[in-house]
Amino acid sequence: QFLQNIINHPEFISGEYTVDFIKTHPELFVFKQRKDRATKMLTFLGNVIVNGNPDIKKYEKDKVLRKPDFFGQRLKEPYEKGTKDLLTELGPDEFSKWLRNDPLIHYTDTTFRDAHQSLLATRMRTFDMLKIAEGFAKDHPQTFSMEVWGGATFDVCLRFLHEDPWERLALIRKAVPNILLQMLIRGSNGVGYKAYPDNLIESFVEKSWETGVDIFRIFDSLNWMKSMEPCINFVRKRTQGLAEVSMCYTGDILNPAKTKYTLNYYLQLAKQIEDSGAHILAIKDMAGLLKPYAATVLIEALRDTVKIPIHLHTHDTASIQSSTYLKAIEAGVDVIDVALGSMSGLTSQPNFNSVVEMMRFQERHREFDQTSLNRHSNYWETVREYYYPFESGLKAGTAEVYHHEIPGGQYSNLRPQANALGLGDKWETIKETYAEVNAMFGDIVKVTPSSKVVGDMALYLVSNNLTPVDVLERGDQISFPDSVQSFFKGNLGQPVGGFPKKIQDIVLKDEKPFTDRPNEHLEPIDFDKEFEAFQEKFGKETSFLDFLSYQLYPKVYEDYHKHFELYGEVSKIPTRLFFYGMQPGEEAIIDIARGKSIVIKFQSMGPVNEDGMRTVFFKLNGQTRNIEVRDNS
Ligand code: 3PY
Ligand code: ZN
Repeated sequence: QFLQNIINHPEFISGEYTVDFIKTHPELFVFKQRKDRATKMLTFLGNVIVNGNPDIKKYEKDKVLRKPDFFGQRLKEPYEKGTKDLLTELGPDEFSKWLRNDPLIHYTDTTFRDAHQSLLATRMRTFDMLKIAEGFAKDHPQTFSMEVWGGATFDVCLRFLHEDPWERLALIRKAVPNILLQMLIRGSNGVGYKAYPDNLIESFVEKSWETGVDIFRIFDSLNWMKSMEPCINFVRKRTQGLAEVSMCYTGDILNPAKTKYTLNYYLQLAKQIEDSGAHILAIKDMAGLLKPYAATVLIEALRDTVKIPIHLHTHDTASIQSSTYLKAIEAGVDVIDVALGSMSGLTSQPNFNSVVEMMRFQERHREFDQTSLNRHSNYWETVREYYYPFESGLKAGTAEVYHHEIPGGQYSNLRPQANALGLGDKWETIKETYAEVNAMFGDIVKVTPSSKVVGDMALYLVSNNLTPVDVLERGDQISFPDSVQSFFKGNLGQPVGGFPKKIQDIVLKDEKPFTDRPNEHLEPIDFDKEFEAFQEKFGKETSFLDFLSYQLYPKVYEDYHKHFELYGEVSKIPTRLFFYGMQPGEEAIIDIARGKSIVIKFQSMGPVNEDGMRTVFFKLNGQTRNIEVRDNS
């Protein structure tokens, strides 16, 4: 350690030191306590071997999981230039013009974010992304963007995967220097479920850009412009990235009986979005309700209404969304969101590989090497097997979505939530109640966090054997879920057409709602003071990015930090071991840092002693290493 301190010292490195160097630098004798990463990792693995990973609720002991198929990725070849290079060259305003005028269709690959959020409860680990990210960027530099961050990934990274989301972003950026990286941000709700102080969102946007985000897809869960405006301004002021501003699509513009979310409503909203300074307009069809012929009408009219490029996002829950893309492409949409084959379909995005083929030999086709896309899809097919406990169980597309309107990203979460409440056999009733709650709440835009409000209420009603009629008749005796009270108080902003007064009064009882931006009620953060207090609590080695994680999710960060202290960087552990532990006699090589690997062999597990502990016998780089683990069974 002493030698390390000397050779890393700036004076020593610069060569400008004298014979008194050691005498004049007492700090050379300060030795950092050596973090034994390997022991921490063994402690984690020992725990999973004895007690299982607490996140795995459906463990099938004899399930055979294939090894991921890495194929021969072209890692030695240089990166070809892509959209990231073009953005750097043109700047955001010119880039936006270029995109609007580019005749070929562009693709955003959502595999690293929305696809697994919508299929696998957001559990995809950084480990599996990094094994393929560089290969993807080298094989498909013509991809418009990769959606890799934001939405629910931030929370799930910290809460369930015990990973640092900022590190994920930085590592993906390093592996993908040529393609634009995209995130989903819930406007004033950041990557959370509630309103945050404006200056926290501002700092979050700035740091996201510095760490690697190029495109900020901003939305508001009630399509409330006022709530998105600050975030749009932060992107424009604090970054050189692109503000992609969304209108969330709900209802059906072709249905004359539906008079709330009409074509005219969307056109007016799009104009406001353009006027707010957006570089790109996103149509965020979070539940997959935009039907093919409606896409023709909507996109043609939008092209005439705004001058900025149009980016279409959908979910394939009904299984006809590639037809929507076909119509949208014919009508002049600029970019569409797709996911690699094996991570596509159902509640995820339409199939990247197949949509490319749909367009082959057509005027707007953009060339992709299909063999390569298929190889990447096959990689994800094998990796996906590790995540089987998180599959939603939906086996085929369903037209029911046009009725219940549950967003794709929520669908894969609501079902396990229902199971956890012992309501697994009431799934049909829950979906129906979801639709009824939406009607009772005034037919609102449903996307995180407003969709959570509807979902929470539906679960609450079903678990208490109540109906919406009961609520209207006996609501004064009901204590509503927190998220529902908060929604009617105005904490998520104002819904289109205002709140239905009767139900608002029932929920709020004597409380007064507010009608202005909820963020305006929040004290700005005193960054200097708060960061100092944060470091005092969590240690000087924590960073400002950790501090932002803490500000967004205090309790989740605190637990993450505790886990980190105990078990270290578990994100480096291969996925099968992370979720399912090891078998006796199994050996694994784990890269714990760049160019540094350890060899772990799990030998056996001892009996439980009278203190409830077991010894797990490992070999670490050939040396015996025993770990004591409490048996929780
Ligand atoms: C999110 O906010 O996480 C979403 O994906 C909404 O569709
Ligand atoms: Zn989505």
